[in-house]
Amino acid sequence: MKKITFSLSTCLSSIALLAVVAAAPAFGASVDTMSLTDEPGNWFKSANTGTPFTVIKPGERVDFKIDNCCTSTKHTVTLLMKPTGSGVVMDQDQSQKGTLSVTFDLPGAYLFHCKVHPYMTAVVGVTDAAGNVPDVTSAMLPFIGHLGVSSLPAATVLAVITTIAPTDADKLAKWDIFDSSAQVKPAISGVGEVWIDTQFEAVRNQRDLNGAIKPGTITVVDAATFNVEREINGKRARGMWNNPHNMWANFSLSSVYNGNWFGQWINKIDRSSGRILNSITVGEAPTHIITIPTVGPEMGVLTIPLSADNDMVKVRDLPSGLQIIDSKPTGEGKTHPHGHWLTCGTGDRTIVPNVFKGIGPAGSISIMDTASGVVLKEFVQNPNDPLTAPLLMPIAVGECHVNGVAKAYVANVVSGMVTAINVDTQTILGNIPVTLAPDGQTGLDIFHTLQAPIQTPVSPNERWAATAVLSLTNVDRPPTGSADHVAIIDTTTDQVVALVPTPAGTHGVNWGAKLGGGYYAYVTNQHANVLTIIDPDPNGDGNGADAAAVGTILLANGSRGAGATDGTGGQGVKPLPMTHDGWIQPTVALSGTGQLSPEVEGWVGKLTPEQKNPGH
Ligand SMILES: [Cu+2]
Repeated sequence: MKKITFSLSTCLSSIALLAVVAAAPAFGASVDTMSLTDEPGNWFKSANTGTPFTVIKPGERVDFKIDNCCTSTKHTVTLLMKPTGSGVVMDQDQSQKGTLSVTFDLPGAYLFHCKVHPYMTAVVGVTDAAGNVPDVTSAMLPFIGHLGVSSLPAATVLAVITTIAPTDADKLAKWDIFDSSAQVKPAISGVGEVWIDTQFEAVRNQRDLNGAIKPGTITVVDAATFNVEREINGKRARGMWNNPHNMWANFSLSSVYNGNWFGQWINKIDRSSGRILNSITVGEAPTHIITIPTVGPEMGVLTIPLSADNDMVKVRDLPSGLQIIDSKPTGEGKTHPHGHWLTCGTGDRTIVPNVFKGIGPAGSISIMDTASGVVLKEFVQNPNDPLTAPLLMPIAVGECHVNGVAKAYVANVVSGMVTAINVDTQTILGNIPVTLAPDGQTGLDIFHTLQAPIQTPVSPNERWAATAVLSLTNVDRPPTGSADHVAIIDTTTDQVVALVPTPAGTHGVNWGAKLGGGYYAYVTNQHANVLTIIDPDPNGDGNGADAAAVGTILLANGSRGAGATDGTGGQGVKPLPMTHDGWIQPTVALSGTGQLSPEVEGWVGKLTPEQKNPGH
């Protein structure tokens, strides 16, 4: 892990802008426009500075613009932090396009983000009479108190925020950009391939339907050798490619489906050649894709939440192309659903995190009937109920049966908790803290930790949930000695048994078969150019306390024009074969029928009996 200290920071290009002094306009006059963009590390781009950081005077106005110039989907502009005593408010109960204006009152630093894409961040500095932006205090941002100080210069805070990194120089300074010397291959091979959405990788002349350059590739790692075997870009997606985010495959593993989080599209990709076969519009900001494993008329149908809308879309993969067959709301009102999961084995229930439902971060978790789309139960955040109070921006779900009970784990961005749910009885079992403040304290919210739990899949053998914890800063902390980590939860006790340090921007996790038995957690890191491989139980004694990273695989492969972003942005990760109960058996059942390619037949042949039929 890169060691970052607070003294390091003043050379970053964005910091120099603290000295910028704007002309003196009338009260409330617009002095800058920040466009929300699809550009990694430059998600809010100031017209004055070209970065997500701008400096103005009290009484001046900044316009936030959401349109096709710079983004292909909808967003919110949400004020998260402001100087003590400021009366400024800015938030919306739904994602939108258009312009939102903020007139600033008191000197100090104001932090904004998007509730749909929580790592889109911006800072507006308002100067005092002497022309300086006052310090950020621990009253404004409790995180600072956990560093043992009561305030820090705004420039110092800005310098450690990894989500604000507009240039390659900023990314090299703040992110973990490794060379091949960092690579460690696990002693034991995996089986198959690992597909990674390297969402932030720049691709020369890769344009979306609006003609604007958009980032993102898919990097494919051969799990037998841990070599990068292919990189796929979206230049042949007919403009329907922008920040590729998460993937799933069909049962024969001939096709991979991909969603574009900053666009409105999904793609069907030929697995063996990497060719994009078909792309369609499904709606605003599609996130994850999961196929229905339930034997019946909808087996193999794709389910896709729209995070800048309210619906779960169903898409059938027909010989004539991808076709939308259904769309159902994922709860009451405006829901903004993100990373769902279907129940292991049967797939009859869909567990959906509804990220926010109004002003503020309060969200909900729905249990839907997969076939009908009916919401059977919606757990709505209630600050007075200890079980639902942590449902603040729930964003991703993992699910599997544990000792015969369908159990879901839901990561909540703002509370730092993973909510455990009994899907059968539709009850919340409890909430598990997974984040760390800079002094090592657990159980605190994002304002104390500047960390957010994201993907949290359950291992196919039911033993572990692995939660990716993304840090918004590069500030290391005990006991991991790292800014980011993966929390390993024992599913029988619902306790965290290990915290495994990981590179910057830990975001995605999914489980793949380990050769000879067991599973690896493949972990993506959006602010690094590597894939991390975690063994949850290296000595196989059933105790996960020894969970450890056993591999670090370089995803940068020298792509022309990618610069510092080569191999970065790792978010969705899909190991093939798909290992979970319900999804692996249909693939195994196709073995010997002529419907699997020789390569996939080879993978199936390497699976152990338990891996071919987990949980039985
Ligand atoms: Cu957004």
